[in-house]
Amino acid sequence: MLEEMLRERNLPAVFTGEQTWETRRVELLEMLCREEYGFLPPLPQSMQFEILETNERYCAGKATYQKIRLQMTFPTGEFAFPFYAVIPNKPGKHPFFVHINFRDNVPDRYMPTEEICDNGFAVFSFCYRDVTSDDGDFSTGLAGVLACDPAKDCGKIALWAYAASRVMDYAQTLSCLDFTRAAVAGHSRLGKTALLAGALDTRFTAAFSNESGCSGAALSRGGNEKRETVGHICGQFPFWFCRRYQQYAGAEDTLPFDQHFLLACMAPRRVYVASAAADLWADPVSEYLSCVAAGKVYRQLGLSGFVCPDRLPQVGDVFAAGRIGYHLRAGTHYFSRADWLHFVEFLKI
Ligand code: GTR
Repeated sequence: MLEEMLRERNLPAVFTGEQTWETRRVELLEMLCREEYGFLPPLPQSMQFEILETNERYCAGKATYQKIRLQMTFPTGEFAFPFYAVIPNKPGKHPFFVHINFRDNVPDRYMPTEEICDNGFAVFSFCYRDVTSDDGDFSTGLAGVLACDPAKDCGKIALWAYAASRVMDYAQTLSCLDFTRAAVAGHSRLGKTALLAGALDTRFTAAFSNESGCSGAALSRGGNEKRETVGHICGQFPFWFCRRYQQYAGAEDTLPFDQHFLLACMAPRRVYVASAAADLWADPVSEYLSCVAAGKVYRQLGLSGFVCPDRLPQVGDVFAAGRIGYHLRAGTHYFSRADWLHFVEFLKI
């Protein structure tokens, strides 16, 4: 059944096996950056981290909370943004998430820090707007300092992904973390961002996309009638992408890739896609089929990819046996505790 559904989507081939996967992966990333997100800026010349606040007795003394200022120096100037760290006080190496968040609250309705810590995980988070605004203004924030020109450089998603990697740079200065379980996570537009950050930065051993939908986990070819299309997203949020992506608005069939390429770029690392049944705009079926399609690459590499039955998902399904995980929960567009707890379970494996 799933094979037939995939055939109907008429997807371009990710990996024919003619080259090594390492070579093909570089080509795929090149294509995704060139045609969709734009290329990430070069590394800063230097970085500084300044601890602004510390609370060692956070969550009844179970964790340490810190607010940190990350400053980057570029040839064109300096840019700084704040981020937050919540690290369990228990001794040992903690697996962790870098969460690209909508807000700078800790905890936040999209980030249950206490539950995350109770599971033994650390979490680093930043508010995406502290990096660059969520609009067509490229003259302020990181975009301004880098003199980013959306006509030839990257869109905003790439800048947020870049910031997630800079937070990872900070994480690498700590000795209390387990870098074999180092994840990046986000919801919706920031789920798209988490997938791009994970695809490009192999220090992330897993990427978690929550209801990222169009231009995130969901296939762009076909889908339910209420879904967001490349046409919609290019009309409403052109600044998330590079200029070249516009040519595919209403012309999805001419894309040289589809979004399963982005998931596949995580291989052999792990990736997890979460959908919500009532979130038709993000198109759960197209997110699921994208996992099925990306799973084939893992299988070609001799790895367990997406392990699922030969049917569409039902509410409550969790498929977490392979390197690609998926769940479909009830309800609408939201980053819930249930989503986080499934993520935590997947990363524990
Ligand atoms: C919507 C957008 C989606 C998704 C969402 C969000 O308006 O069309 O692609 O990113 O916003 O980020 O909440």
